[in-house]
Amino acid sequence: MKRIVTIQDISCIGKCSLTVALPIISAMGVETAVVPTAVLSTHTAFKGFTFRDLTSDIQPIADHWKQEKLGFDAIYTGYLGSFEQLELVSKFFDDFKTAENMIIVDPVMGDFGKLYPGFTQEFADKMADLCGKADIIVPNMTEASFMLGIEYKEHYDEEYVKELLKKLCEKGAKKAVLTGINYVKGKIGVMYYDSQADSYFTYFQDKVNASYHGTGDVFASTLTGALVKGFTFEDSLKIAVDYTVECIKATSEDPNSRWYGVNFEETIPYLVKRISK
Ligand code: PXL
Repeated sequence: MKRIVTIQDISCIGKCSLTVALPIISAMGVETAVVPTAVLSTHTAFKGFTFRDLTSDIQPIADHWKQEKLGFDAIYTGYLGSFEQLELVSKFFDDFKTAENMIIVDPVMGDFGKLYPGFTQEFADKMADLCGKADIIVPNMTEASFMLGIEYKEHYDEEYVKELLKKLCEKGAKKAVLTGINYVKGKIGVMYYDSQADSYFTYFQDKVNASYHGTGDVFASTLTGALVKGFTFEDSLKIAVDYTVECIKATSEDPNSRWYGVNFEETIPYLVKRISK
């Protein structure tokens, strides 16, 4: 069985980060190892959340794994909360990167043109450095704009997205995916740039008029799982976009849905069926 390690926080309530990555990757038939970077009572869109920092556990966990000669088919990082964590994760990459495995960085920092509470431009600059060590990065337009130090634009065209992707890869990542692209009316999707092949690929779905926390985590987890399962990059993107849209639809159609995250749980059968074809 393939094995992914995912490094991000555990928000006890919130349907994001580890509470999304663990079930989704496991459901895809891939072992999911975790490095929890912090424990929060909820994600940061709630007021008054608690935050226990687990930074000092990261290195001892890595050291033990090295001693046990454990390895991973992919290293997938999400929400990271401090400069020190960025440095430790960078070292983790040095320790566990092999010629065969892949590093996927989701530079979780913000959305809709704004950074989440606690993040700064300086942090975005350092996150950009971490992204430079990745094989694949999956920012949204907000995160990409901050990492490139450019103004966030609400309206843009295809050329603009292509330009951002190229600039992101110039910082070191081999492949970049921009999520939440909406320059086509009534559609939402992703654009992907492979810097080695110098090629682009886009995939759109009909836009559902609703947005929720945690959709980026659903997308990144599914993409990582599909890639490790051996799907092509293009097929992995389609699977990840389609499943994320299914989750958004299920949430928006449910009058009793929770405001703070998507219904990815009842849509897991869709994902399992989709990857079993
Ligand atoms: O969904 C990304 C995410 C992950 N972890 C925490 C968050 C968020 C988004 O707000 O607050 C703690």
